[in-house]
Amino acid sequence: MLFFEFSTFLFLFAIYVNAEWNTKDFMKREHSLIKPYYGSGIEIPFWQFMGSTIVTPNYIRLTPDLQSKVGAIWNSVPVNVRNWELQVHFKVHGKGKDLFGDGFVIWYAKERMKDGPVFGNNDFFQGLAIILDTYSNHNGPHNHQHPYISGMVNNGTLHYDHDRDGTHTQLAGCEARFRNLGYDTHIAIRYEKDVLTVSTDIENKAAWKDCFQVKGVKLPTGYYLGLSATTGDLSDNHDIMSVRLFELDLPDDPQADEDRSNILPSATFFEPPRDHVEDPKPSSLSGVKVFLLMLIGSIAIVACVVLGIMFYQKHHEKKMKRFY
Ligand SMILES: *[C@@H]1O[C@H](CO)[C@@H](O)[C@H](O)[C@H]1NC(C)=O
Ligand SMILES: [Ca+2]
Repeated sequence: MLFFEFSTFLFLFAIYVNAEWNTKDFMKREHSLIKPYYGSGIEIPFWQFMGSTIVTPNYIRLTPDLQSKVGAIWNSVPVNVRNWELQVHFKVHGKGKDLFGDGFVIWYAKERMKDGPVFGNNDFFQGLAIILDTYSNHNGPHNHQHPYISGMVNNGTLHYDHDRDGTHTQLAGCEARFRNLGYDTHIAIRYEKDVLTVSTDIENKAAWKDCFQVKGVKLPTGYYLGLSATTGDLSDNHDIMSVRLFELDLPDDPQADEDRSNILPSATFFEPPRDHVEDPKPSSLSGVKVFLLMLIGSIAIVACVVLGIMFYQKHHEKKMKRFY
C-alpha cells in the first residue's frame, strides 16, 4: 500500500515536472471512462458496449482469452474539442506465451457501434485508428516485431489490409512490448495543432516515451471515441481500465476558431509501403531464367557448329576419296 502511494506520488510528480503538461488542460467527463464505471443504474454514463464486452468493478474486458470474440465500447457524445489528449490505461494478457492475438484499436471515428472486420469495426471507416496489433498476419519477413502500434487516417476510401498488418496504409508506427506485463500500461494520443503524437508508458517508469509523431493530420470535430478488440484462432484478454480525454488549453492556437465540422480526415504524410520492397522480385527470377536459356542456347550453338564441322569433314573426306 505504501509502495503504491509512493509510486502514485512519483507518477504525479513526473506529470508535474513534464513541461508539456498544462495545468489548465481539463478532463472532459463526458468523454472519459473512469472507476466506478456504473452510474446510478447498470448503464455506464456516456458509453455503450457491444459484443463480448463485459464490465467488472476494476476493468472493462473487450474480449476474454477465448477464440473468435469481438467486443467494443463507444462513447455516445461526439467530441467537439479541437485540441485534445486521450490517455488509455489498458492491459493485454493471456495464457499464450508465443501465440496470441489479435489486438485492439482506439478509434476517433464518424460512425459508432459498427461491427466489422477491422478489429471489430467497419472497414473503409472515416477517422483515426490507433492500432495495437499483437499478432503478425504477414508470413514473409517483417521490418518490425509484434506487438506493434500504428496510426491510420481514413477518409472512407482506404481498406485495412490484415494480411499486411495495415503496413500499406499506416502513417507511422513503433514496436511496443505491452503484453503480459506485471505493472500498469498506458498509451497517450495527443492531437495538437494538426500534429498527432502517440506515446506509451509501458516500462513501469511513470513517464511517456514517444512512439511516433506525424504532422499535417486533419481531423474533423464531432467524431466519436471508441475502443474495440478481436480474437481469432489466437486470443488474449483485452482489458481497458480507464479512458481520459483532456481538452488542451492552447490560447495561442490561431486556427482554434476554424470550423472543422465538415472536413474529411486527411494526412499529408504516409509511410512508403514497405512490404512491397520485401517481396521476392519476379525480375530476379526471370533473370536466372534468361541466363539459363542463354547457357542452353550457346551450348546448342556450339554443339551444332561442332557437328557441322564433323559432318563437313566426313563429307569432304568422301568427296576427296572419290578422286582416288
Ligand atoms: C481520400 O484518401 C485517398 C488516399 O489518401 C486520396 O487518394 C483521396 O484523394 C481522398 N479523397 C478525398 C475525397 O479527399
Ligand atoms: Ca495483425
